[in-house]
Amino acid sequence: MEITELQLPYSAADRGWLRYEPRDSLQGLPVWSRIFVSEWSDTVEAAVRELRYGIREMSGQSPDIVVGGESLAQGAFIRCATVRESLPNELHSDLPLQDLNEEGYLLKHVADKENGGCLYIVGRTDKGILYGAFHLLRLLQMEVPAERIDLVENPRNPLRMMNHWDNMDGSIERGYAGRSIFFKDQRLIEDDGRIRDYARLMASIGINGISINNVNVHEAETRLITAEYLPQVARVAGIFSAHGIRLFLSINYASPMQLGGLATADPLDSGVRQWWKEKAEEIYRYIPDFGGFVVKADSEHRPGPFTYNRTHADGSNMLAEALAPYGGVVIWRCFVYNCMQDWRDRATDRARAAYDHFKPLDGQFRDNVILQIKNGPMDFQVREAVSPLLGAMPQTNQMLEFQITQEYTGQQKHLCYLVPQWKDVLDFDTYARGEGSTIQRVASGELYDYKHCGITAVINVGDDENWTGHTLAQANLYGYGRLAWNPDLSEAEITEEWIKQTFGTHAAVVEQLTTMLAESWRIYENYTSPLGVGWMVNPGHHYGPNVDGYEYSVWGTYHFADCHGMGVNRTVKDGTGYTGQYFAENAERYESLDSCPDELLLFFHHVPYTHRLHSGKTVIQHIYDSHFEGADGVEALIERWRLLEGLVDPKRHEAVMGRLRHQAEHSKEWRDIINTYFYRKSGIGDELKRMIY
Ligand code: GCV
Repeated sequence: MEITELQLPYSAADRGWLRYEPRDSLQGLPVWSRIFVSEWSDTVEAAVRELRYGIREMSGQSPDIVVGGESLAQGAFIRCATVRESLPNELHSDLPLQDLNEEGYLLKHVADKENGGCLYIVGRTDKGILYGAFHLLRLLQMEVPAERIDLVENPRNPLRMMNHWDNMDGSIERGYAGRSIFFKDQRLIEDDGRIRDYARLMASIGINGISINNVNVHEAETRLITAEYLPQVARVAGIFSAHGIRLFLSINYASPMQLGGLATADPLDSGVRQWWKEKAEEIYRYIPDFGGFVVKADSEHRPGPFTYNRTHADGSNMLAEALAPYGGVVIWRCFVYNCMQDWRDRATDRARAAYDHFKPLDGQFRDNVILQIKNGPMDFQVREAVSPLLGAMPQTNQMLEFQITQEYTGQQKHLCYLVPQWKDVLDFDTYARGEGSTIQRVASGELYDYKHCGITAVINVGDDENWTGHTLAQANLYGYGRLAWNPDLSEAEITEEWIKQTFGTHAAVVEQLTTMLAESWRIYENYTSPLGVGWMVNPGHHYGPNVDGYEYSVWGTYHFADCHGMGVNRTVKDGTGYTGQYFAENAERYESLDSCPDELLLFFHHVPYTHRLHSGKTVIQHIYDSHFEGADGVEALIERWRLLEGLVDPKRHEAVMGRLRHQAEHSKEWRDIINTYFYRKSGIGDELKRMIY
């Protein structure tokens, strides 16, 4: 079969980590002259196309693609196969091919006297071949010698998703990298180039599900599930499908009324149920591998089953019933709370809401409903406790939600590498079934044997040339995907992979960038809101400091600072009782001032400014010190980046430097506003007598 000449990359966008710059280790060597495949599919084509392109870019030599032929080549070759094919004994000897799951693969170098080294990429399905091809290219970009390649991989999480918050007018809710890559002027964008490159990037990190529209489904997006738009959506789904990705849509719970003219959206109404069944049938006619619905219901003014005195189980089960015949799932978000709270009401605690709403419903959901739960009980703050709902529902599928887009963490103008934060969450022990009941085991389904589960994240890409606004924010995108594939990967491993692929293998680049990324989350935390209390941002857009911005608002996000102290008392003893939602070990740890970790102190307790932390500092002195350290930390980031001038191409170097300079200025604004606010509230001076206004 003839394969069309390579058209990669499909768009003029930054290549991200799929750069494939020439590699010394591959120059001048006889590389693989042929790539053999037997079974052909769109996904195999995506894999071999990428392989040929990547190898050609890195080595200067372009392998031929041979379909269906015998792999009796002269010279080294790569063979892509599924386990159904007959394979050399070496591949069976020490590794059980039957252990590969639907997306798993084996990657192995087999020495061959006649032909030189041959590389086998063996998947159970073509998806495994695709992931294996990207893995091989990653190793080559990192200059790992081919003869050392010998590995087997299965993804740990069945669902590894991205959620877009894109609107059809092209805007992106909480987007900081330009406009939508999918939508413009209430239509889907017709030029597919960008979407194809996006699908390649996503496949390269193992993403297998993407919802393309905002969970806040407005009028135009409600119609995405109609014949007017489904053909366009199906086009995108086809591109995704070739890359192992199923497309999902966020839906409007009130669709039967808005689209179908029904008088109700009551989930127990037979007309409503029938309407959704017919809708599902219609969607699958256009998109046979459609993933399912993502639903934000009864949350922040979105419609939902509460209107009809029905529960979240009633609401989600009705949709799940409609999707079940086609293998679709309903991903039901648990971000449900009272967003019209009275700030004078000290008893209501937003952090409690998800658990209070959903825990009592455990066991009432269909097996194709998944509850999607944000990592923290509030809303993607730089630091907050882990949601106690995760792991608390043994009989209900759960999935973890992260936020890659930096809504509260510097909006991609500030450098804030979130992989360390996500590692903390994934490794958090819920004690749900005794020690070792970590969040990663909840999400992966190992703890409770869920039918559907995994990890999702609100993505940080837009149509900016570099995808993510801040070039270094690409590391968050990459890191999330790698953790979703394997939550046991260390921060160091992920960081090294990303840097070497994106900026090359020069030792100084790797060293400086590793440190910059590793320190950036702590630096950001230091100059923003202290000790886990969160918020303190400008209302609405959430950028920049405003200590009382949300203090007297309806959103349930308070710090309760007065002249004596600050923090939210969430104890069982005399607070909101939130600590009681955790399993005993964590409940006790957070309840007591003696054992509550410093970084979450103000999340769980209201204390005087003179309260002494485990670090030995008082709360007020910690606020001053951390804010000075944070702003100084940004200067140090600039110094490190400066060392890379000449080692990183000027375009990217200047762009990043520009963002770091802005961050430096802005961090001083944060520092001075926070320090001044608490100095004026507390009347307690800085022991080191630094400038506070
Ligand atoms: C899509 C936060 C954000 C909203 C977002 C919401 C959610 O409140 O500020 O923009 O809405 O979370 O996760 O649904």
